[in-house]
Amino acid sequence: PEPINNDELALETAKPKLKRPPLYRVLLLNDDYTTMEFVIEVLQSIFHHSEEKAAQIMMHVHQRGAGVCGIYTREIAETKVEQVLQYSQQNQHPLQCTMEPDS
Ligand code: TYC
Repeated sequence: PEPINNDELALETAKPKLKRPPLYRVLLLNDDYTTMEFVIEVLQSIFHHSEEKAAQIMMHVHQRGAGVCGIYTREIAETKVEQVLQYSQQNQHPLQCTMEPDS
């Protein structure tokens, strides 16, 4: 049998790199103080939802305690979370936002 060195083995067994980055869900959390209007504004301005979709997501969060605003790669998700927290603080709302791996 032909001798085979480690480089040849690596080439034969290397998988083509199909780049599909891990995705993260950005979640909005309910609270008793943030106005529904402000949450809808956040969902429209930061997550680019229509007014109708924004109202639907807001009501889901209001009724269930949390809800998904969008699904993004890690750095985009981190930036969305920061933007929500900064904008909420600026406007004296306690609105909370977090991210989690998308399964
Ligand atoms: N519960 C808030 C109210 O009744 C509305 C609200 C919805 C707050 C969603 C936060 O993520 C939130 N004014």
